[in-house]
Amino acid sequence: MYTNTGSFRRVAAVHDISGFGRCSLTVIIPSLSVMGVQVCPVPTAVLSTHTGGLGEVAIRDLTDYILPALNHYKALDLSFDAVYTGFLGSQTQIGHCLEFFQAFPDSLKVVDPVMGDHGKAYRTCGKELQAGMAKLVSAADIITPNLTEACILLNQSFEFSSLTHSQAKSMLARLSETGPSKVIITGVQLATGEMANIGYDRNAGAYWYVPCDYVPVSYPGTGDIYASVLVGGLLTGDSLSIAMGRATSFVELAIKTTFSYGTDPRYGVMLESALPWLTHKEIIKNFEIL
Ligand code: PXL
Repeated sequence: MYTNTGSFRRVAAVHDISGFGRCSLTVIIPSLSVMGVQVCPVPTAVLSTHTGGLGEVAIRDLTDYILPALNHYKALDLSFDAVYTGFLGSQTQIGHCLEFFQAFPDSLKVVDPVMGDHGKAYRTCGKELQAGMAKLVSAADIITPNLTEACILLNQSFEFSSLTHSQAKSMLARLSETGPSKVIITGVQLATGEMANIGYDRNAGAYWYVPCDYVPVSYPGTGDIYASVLVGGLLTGDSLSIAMGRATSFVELAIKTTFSYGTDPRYGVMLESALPWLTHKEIIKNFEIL
């Protein structure tokens, strides 16, 4: 069969889909699509909303869907440029993600280890799940924890204080030692007073940071958007630092736009009005050497 896909890229996205609240697949699909990357969603669960304070969530678990979907894709002899995982609900789901990674060894393995924020693990993410996530991280090429998740993965207590450049580099290097050659930590307060997303590329031996403006509200789903734009950038020719700049610029634009309208933070960022920016090739935010 003739399948000329040119230089177009394809990602298997193993995430839940939350109907309302703009997170997980509802933001991952449009963000990657508008960057010209095809998304093949592998939904792990369907939820009426995210779990961040919108009351009783209607949920249907799809754990038993993941392997049959994988087997179908193998039978079709499909390939994926990346396999990208995020919020996961059980050890079993983590095991299925590992099987996805094993089935597509040439894919970029991206793990966004969604486990918590603001110094606390989500109540859906107990110790066992945290240990499972650490195992998935060790099989990844690139990970994108926030500072809380980075502390959980390193078994260290969450520091509210800022990080010096050498502390920041040490965290990145220690996470990389567990497996992934590229590590990003989002939402880090540096000792210089700047908020930043920081990154390390072990193969290049390079540490980077991209400063971002502080906005006094936090929105669910911004980690998913950040990781999606990062993956989209990496798959379409960006270096790690350029992809970090692109992802930081876009999330900042979405957050500032939303903040200016004063909408309920639980409803997420106004992705629809920010999305067209992703069609531009230039980036605004620049990266610095950490
Ligand atoms: O954005 C991460 C995420 C994904 N999926 C669900 C969530 C969250 C964060 O709260 O609740 C269901």
